[in-house]
Amino acid sequence: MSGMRVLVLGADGYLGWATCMHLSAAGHQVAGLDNYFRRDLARNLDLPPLLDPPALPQRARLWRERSGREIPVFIQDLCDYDALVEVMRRFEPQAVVHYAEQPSAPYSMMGPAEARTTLVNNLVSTLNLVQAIGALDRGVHVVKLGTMGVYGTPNIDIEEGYLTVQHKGREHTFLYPKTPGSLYHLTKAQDGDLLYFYCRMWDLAVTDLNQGPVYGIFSQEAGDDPRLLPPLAYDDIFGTVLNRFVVQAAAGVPLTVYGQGGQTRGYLNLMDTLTCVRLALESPAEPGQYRVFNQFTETFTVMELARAVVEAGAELGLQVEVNNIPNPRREAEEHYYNPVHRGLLELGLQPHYLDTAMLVKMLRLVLEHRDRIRRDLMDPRVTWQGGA
Ligand code: USQ
Repeated sequence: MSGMRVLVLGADGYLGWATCMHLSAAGHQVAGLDNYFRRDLARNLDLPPLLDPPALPQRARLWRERSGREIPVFIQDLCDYDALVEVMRRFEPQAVVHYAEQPSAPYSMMGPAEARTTLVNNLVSTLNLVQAIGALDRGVHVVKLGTMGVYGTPNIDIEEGYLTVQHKGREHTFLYPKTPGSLYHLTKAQDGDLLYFYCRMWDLAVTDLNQGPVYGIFSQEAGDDPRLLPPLAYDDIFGTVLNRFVVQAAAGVPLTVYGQGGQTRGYLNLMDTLTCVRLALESPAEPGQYRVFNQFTETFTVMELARAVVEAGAELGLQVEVNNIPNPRREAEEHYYNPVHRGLLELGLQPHYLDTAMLVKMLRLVLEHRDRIRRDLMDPRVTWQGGA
């Protein structure tokens, strides 16, 4: 199916605008919605990203000049139900990509206000979306960005969304048990439960993409125009681990490996995120189906990522050091980890695996901005203890 009308919620974030451009380039009619919530959180905390893209209307203009394609943008709050309904009435999407959540685990653990912001924003935004679809058109396919972190690190294989359990001679298939490791991850478990509920009640069609940490900034659509690249956060709150390590390496700061560094997660390149979302849209879930894909391409320990960055740095003559610092989080540092990730490969995903060439390319770009890197944003300041 091509030429679908797709509304991307959270179009201003790390993945949002890249997704808008990717879907637009693939021939879909795309609109983006955002209220700069994530941008404002970082600004208020004085955590500027290294690459700081222009606002959405400017990026839409740049994209129009580059591609000849229009991406209308709506500056609206998804927590405002009436505003969302109005946007959906005007654009009449056939599918919605839902990225519009507070995405940071450390932010969600900072204190009572940040916990509340995370919980309210992530659950009310999802509920509003469900209710708007319920009111307007129950055939709209929802592709929601979930997280691999909802599963935690159980001592058995992680299946793709569901687990069949035998109990006293009978069998039933349940959603796979969730053991999230931060309040942020808990809200992603809860928004999944919300969507599953409405799939059963209202026959909504939902795909939940349980994604691992994403790395990278490059995409075919942005090409070499730096203004179309995503924001590159490297601070301790909004930066994800591999992006942080690349910036730390460029700044000559020892890589901040939390604890022993044996924490294993499923990672993927930003370009693969874009493909996964498009594949999910082009082969939609059925009415009543809550479909779950585990969205990552390979697993690494934190220490393996650090070694990969050391190696890439050496190619550029950088002597990158690795520092094992006390872990601010409560998480297993040595554990079994074997998640299934078949669904997206079956839909045609051809992964971009992590290699030195990509890390070197990213390091080169970051080195161009080295004078803007803030060294005070490297050490973790938020612990999981609370009650301070
Ligand atoms: N870590 C370090 N050093 C650092 C930063 C992180 O050792 O400087 C470790 C963390 O302790 C953790 C792992 O690296 O074990 C991943 O941390 P992260 O900050 O890259 O990722 P996380 O907090 O789990 O969250 C990120 C995104 C979130 C997404 C999630 C996917 O911020 O939006 O949902 O990755 S997942 O991790 O699979 O849940």
